[in-house]
Amino acid sequence: MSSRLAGSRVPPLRFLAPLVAVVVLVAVHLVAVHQSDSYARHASVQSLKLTLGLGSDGMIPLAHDAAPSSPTRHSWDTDTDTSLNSSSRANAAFVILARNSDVWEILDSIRGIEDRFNRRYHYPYVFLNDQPFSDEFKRHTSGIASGPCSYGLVPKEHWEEPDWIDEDKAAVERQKMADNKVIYGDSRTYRRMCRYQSGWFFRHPLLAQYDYYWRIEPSVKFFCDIDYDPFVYMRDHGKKYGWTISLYEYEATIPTLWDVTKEFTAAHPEYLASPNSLSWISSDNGTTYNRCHFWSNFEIGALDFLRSEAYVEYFAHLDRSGGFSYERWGDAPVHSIAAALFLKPEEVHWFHDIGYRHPPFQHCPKDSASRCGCNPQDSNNFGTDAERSLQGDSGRCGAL
Ligand SMILES: Nc1nc2c(ncn2[C@@H]2O[C@H](COP(=O)(O)OP(=O)(O)OP(=O)(O)O)[C@@H](O)[C@H]2O)c(=O)[nH]1
Ligand SMILES: [Mg+2]
Repeated sequence: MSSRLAGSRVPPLRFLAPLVAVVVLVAVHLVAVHQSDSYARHASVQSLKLTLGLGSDGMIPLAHDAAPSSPTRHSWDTDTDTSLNSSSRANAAFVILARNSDVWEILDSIRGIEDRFNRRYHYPYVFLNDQPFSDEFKRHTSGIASGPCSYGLVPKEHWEEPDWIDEDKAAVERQKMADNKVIYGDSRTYRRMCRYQSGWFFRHPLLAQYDYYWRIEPSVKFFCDIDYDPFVYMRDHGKKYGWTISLYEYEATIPTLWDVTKEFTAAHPEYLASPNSLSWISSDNGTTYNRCHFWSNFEIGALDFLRSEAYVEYFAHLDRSGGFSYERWGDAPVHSIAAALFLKPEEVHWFHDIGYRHPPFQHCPKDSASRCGCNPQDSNNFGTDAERSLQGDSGRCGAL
């Protein structure tokens, strides 16, 4: 009897304990959502979709694309800037074209950009490759990135030479460049890479959802803390193309690039911005190209610039001429000429405060406010001259 009576008092307690636990969990979740932007982001429906392998639109990603991984949480994520919310972030991603064999050098670059910037922002990464990414590549890169990672396969028709290219002629031209000791002169894959970076990467479906990209390459260094958001800077200031190092291109790689460009601008004067930065890329009012270019292994760009009719038509015209195969046109002069001609000077931004190295050249900011680990004298730019040159009063470029 007494045991039956005791038993009748037990059920309320048995149900009360889990109820209290659920209430406490919900309360903790609500407090965390309010206190931490990072927590809110990762507890969101969007994050849940990513974790389930769905695209941001809730669709299953394309067959050749790996599902974005959910970001790995690390102890250093406690550094998340809690003042950030989704409207203060740009719709942007890092873009990394890489081979599986680049994995260790890419890790070095990601480590750097995370430490200097992204550990507080958690922007996503889009990795692209003409071969399927290995599990090793995906495991290591997603393990170190603080934002979601997507892995895309480059379609063959975007990577390989178009059908109007004469392969025998291309092989002969590569051999000539090899004989002349032109850097990467003998390489067909290097040419494919340059053509892809010039005309195709921004058309990959994994980039379709973004407005801005920041290109990262293997073995690059970021010397300084980046304590603001360059993507947001681009967006809020109407910038379309951002760079940090300017150099002269090797003449042997682009013998006809300027002539083919002039054909295009003569046929389409309507695409020229007014004003533009012609004086930055030509010291004789457009007769010749002075070979100045933004070193495109670093670039922060607005995708709507590359997707614009002017740029897409310009690339198509260049591509038709065959110069990516018969010569060795780099994406750096192609992007730079387009930025100089189709954008207004004020839409092009020199990120002089971003200390950066891609061997063998670097840029080290002159002011010390950004706490840079580099020698300000050891820079391959002409400092303020480079900036002034963008305003059109000098044709000077970086040093080679
Ligand atoms: N998937 C893929 N990526 C490539 C290939 N060739 C180059 N890349 C990538 O394209 C970018 C540019 O290639 P790099 O070899 O760094 O070219 P570079 O910067 O001109 O020259 P160095 O860095 O001096 O070798 C890097 O991110 C490479 O990982 C390729 O054949 N396949
Ligand atoms: Mg490189």
